[in-house]
Amino acid sequence: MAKYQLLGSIASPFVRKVLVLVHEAKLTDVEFETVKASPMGGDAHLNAANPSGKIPVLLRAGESPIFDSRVITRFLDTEARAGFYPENRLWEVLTLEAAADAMTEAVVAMVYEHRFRPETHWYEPWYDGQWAKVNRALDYFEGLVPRFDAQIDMGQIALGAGLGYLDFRQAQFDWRGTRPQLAAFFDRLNARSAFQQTQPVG
Ligand SMILES: N[C@@H](CCC(=O)N[C@@H](CS)C(=O)NCC(=O)O)C(=O)O
Repeated sequence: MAKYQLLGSIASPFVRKVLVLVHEAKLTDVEFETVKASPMGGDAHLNAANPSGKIPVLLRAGESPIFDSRVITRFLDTEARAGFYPENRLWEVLTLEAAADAMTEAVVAMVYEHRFRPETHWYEPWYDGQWAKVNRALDYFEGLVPRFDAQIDMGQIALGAGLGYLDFRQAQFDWRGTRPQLAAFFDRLNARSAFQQTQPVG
């Protein structure tokens, strides 16, 4: 049995962040287990490990489960001394990861609005507000790309997972047109084996 069990779904961008890190850092002691997470009630064993019922969760033999994705990636990076949170630009990397996760959360919220609420309860101003968050974030990232380090870090991985999720769930949305630098960055990231091997499905 592997040292760690990662509970998740390959459709989740937050789980994908962890899986990309696992590939990039060549971690061999993380085993993947698919679980059902849902705001309407997910797997009991997931809810027992994480009271929020959200994925990902990392189970550790003999120790408490840890979540959410940022805690898990920081933990695995520290354990493996993998260097995806470089000390000399730690605050920039953490802020990029936070901004990427926030954009992803807005996309997930939109998906959930249409998946879990009856159409008669959809509230357009709220939905438009989520789109506004996504667009502001994309413009912010476009401005940041020239300052990205050539060495991939956890902020960049989180951004790649978020952009991948945007394409996966909102394929009709052309975010690339006015953001050429971000689009080129995403193409480079997507060509990496870790991203190729963790494409979202479902
Ligand atoms: N901040 C959390 C967000 C995780 C999250 O929202 N995961 C979604 C799947 S993409 C989930 O588990 N949703 C089920 C629910 O909201 O109950 C993290 O970074 O891990």
